[in-house]
Amino acid sequence: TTIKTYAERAKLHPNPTARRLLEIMERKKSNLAVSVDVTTVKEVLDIVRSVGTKVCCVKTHCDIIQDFTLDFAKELVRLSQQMDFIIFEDRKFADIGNTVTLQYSAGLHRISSWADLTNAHPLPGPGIISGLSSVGQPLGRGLLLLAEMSSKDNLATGQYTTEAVQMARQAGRGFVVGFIAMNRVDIPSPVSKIQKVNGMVNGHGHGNASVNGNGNGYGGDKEMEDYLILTPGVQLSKGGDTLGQQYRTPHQVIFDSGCDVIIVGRGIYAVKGKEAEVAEEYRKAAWEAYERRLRC
Ligand code: UP6
Repeated sequence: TTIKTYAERAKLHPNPTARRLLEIMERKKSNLAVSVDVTTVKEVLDIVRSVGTKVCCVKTHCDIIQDFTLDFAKELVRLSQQMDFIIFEDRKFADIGNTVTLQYSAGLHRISSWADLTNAHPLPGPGIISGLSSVGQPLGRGLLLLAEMSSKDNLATGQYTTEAVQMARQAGRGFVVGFIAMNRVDIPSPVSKIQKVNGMVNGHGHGNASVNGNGNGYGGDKEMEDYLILTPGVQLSKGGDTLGQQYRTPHQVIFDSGCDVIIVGRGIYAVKGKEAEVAEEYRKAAWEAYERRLRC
């Protein structure tokens, strides 16, 4: 199989945020996102100022910042333009369409006014996508669905993951630009392909043999689809924390699993005073893994 470069994918993508992200990745040779999980505006901005040139994306949790204001958000947007990265608010929306519409556009945070990208759990069903897209799509924003998680014994596996991907496909290409996942969930594994060919997927006739057709209740064109896979749970060596987080290396995530972007939090911001150096190490490791994958 030939893998498209980030630059080639940027040219074809219909969503402005996905396009910008892919262009930045190519321009900066960075498939590294930094997760700035710190609790003051000053700490967030300090980290962003020291690693902003190394990353394609800055991921926030705005609800952990004790002195959050919209002026802070404005400054982050300014830095995102100056240092060339996109802003991803890791909100993990998980409610009914009407509620998430309000959570996305209103409240103290007004996420849709400053975050290029956000994410949602598919748990509540497609109404969550319709609600968020009613706010975000006219602004050119993008949405990722959480198809898998990095934490130990999480429930987003198997059929849940498969249905998350189907939900994205059914929503079309305008707003849902990819997934939080540990694997290339948009490409069926060899095993599931065989099961589909034999019509063995839960015996309901969902298992259609068409790999580029529309046998999965999917009406679009799979040749055209292009999902971004952003993957948390990454450090330079394997391991975990005491609360169930599980880490893989940049090489495992990008080369072995074929994901597009690594998301690194404590691996970068917890190395006090050396954030820029360490970010460069992650950038290099993830970019080399991508280049090696292109050569396969
Ligand atoms: N995150 C995960 N795993 C998921 C989804 N999201 O770790 O399945 C987020 C966390 C955190 C970051 O909310 O912000 O990615 C990982 O941080 P770390 O590198 O410090 O573990």
